[in-house]
Amino acid sequence: MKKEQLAVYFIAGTPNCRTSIDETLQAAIHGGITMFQFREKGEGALTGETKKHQALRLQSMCKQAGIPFIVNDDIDLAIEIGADGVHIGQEDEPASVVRKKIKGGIVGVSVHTMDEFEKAIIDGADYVGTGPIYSTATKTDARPVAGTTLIAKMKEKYPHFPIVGIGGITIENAVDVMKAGADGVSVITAISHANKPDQAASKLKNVFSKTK
Ligand code: TZP
Ligand code: MG
Repeated sequence: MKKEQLAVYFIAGTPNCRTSIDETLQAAIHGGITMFQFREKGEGALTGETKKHQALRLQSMCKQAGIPFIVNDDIDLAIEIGADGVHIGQEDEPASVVRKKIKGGIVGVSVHTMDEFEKAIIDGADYVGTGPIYSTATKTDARPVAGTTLIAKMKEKYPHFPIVGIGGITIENAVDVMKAGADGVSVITAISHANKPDQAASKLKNVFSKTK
């Protein structure tokens, strides 16, 4: 993968969207998102065949737009539908195992410490996500707020390794995450709850362009 693809990394599942997830993603694509992760979690989350069909619709939209379609956690689904990659956390299957299963696809790993970061690199991750940078109501089991310090330390040690910040990132604070060294921002609410998701995506893209 190219680092630039992390610039505006939109994450969503059906429970995160105010209108349909299809409409929300289409608007976000129109606004210029560079990557999408299907994260179907929480109350009312789809399962089984319904989840698969939803994934296929979103995957097709991403394909048309030429942006990577990543599946959160569900490695079997990702393989079954031929997603561009998966994103896993520390509680999921080890990245080294997932790396082998997903072959040449993208493997993203959530990390919260320098040790977890270095392990992800060794295990063959293509990028890491770190956070929550700011306080977030979206992930109920999120770790304590980390701020941007860890990103800066990670970039200092591994300047070329792709890193994206996550958690509570908005159009207003995205600039600080980019300035700390992140290659991009991962957001759920900033786009999925925006009155105009296309404008939110395009504003985040502008922050990226002005900072990088
Ligand atoms: N991992 C750490 S924080 C978070 C995830 C999935 C939630 C991010 O959502 P939001 O709405 O952009 O704060
Ligand atoms: Mg997970």
